Amino acid sequence: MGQLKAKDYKSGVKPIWCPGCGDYAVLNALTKAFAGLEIPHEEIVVASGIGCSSRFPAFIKTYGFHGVHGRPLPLATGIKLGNPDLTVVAVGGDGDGFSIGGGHMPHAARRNIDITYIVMDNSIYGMTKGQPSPTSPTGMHRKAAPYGTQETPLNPIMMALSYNASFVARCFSNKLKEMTDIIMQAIQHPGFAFIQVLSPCITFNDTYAHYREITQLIPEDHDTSDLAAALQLALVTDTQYLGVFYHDKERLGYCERVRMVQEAAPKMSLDAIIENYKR
Ligand SMILES: Cc1ncc(C[n+]2csc(CCOP(=O)(O)OP(=O)(O)O)c2C)c(N)n1
Ligand code: SF4
Ligand SMILES: [Mg+2]
Repeated sequence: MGQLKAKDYKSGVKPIWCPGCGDYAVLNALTKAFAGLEIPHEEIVVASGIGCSSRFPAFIKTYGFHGVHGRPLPLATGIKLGNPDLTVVAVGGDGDGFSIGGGHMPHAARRNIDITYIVMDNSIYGMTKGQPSPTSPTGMHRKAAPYGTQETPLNPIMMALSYNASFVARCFSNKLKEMTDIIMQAIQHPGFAFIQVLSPCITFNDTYAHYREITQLIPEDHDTSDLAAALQLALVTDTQYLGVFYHDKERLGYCERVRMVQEAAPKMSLDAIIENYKR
């Protein structure tokens, strides 16, 4: 060990993403993070939904599960509970995670299941050729919204904080070093770690210049244990802050809780359980 490089975690299957898609950088950051943490290939599972971003497992040399639309979190949760020794990463897009799959994040967060969830947020449905997504800005004109979108975009960091996720961060695909560092922190966090990556879709929603202009690192004096301070930063939308908003280092991860239940369960007789039901 110690000799692994990011390229050792690439499968050799050439990504079919458009040249310039932000998702390439996420692939580079995640493989760098695996190499940096020296995690053996066979101890990693990457689970995804459906979308351009969700093609991820094919390009990575670990176990993988390319699932169905909106379901990376249930898959990842089951995999982690089946074998808590694995490093489990769920990946997907903004449509996948916040539209059809939007009901799963609150429960992954409140369980504090020990997985990392990376949403490649391009504020568009890339794979289906450019329909507005839940994070598209109000007034965005596309073929499927000829008069412009009329909805207010979701704020994924606010959502994750209000669901009480124990690790919440935002990255920009143009900032590889920072993204790699944050992914490493997320993987090492024993609980649910949510990362929103601003990952432009160069074909249907090229936001590179916009994000270069409005992104800024979270001020160094931000206290990541302060939920109210994290919410204040998340509320700012004309600047998109990058970095770790919130990190609760105290809360037990779900796998540890399940282990405690497994330890306690044999001590409770079947008769006692039945009596409990009768009450
Ligand atoms: C149940 C179901 N509904 C709809 C679709 C069609 N579909 C495929 S990908 C996608 C959205 C992809 O957008 P996003 O998750 O943001 O990923 P991106 O392609 O932008 O990375 C949709 C609606 C599907 N595959 N399955
Ligand atoms: S359509 Fe957009 S999201 Fe899909 S691969 Fe191309 S640039 Fe990436
Ligand atoms: Mg998308």
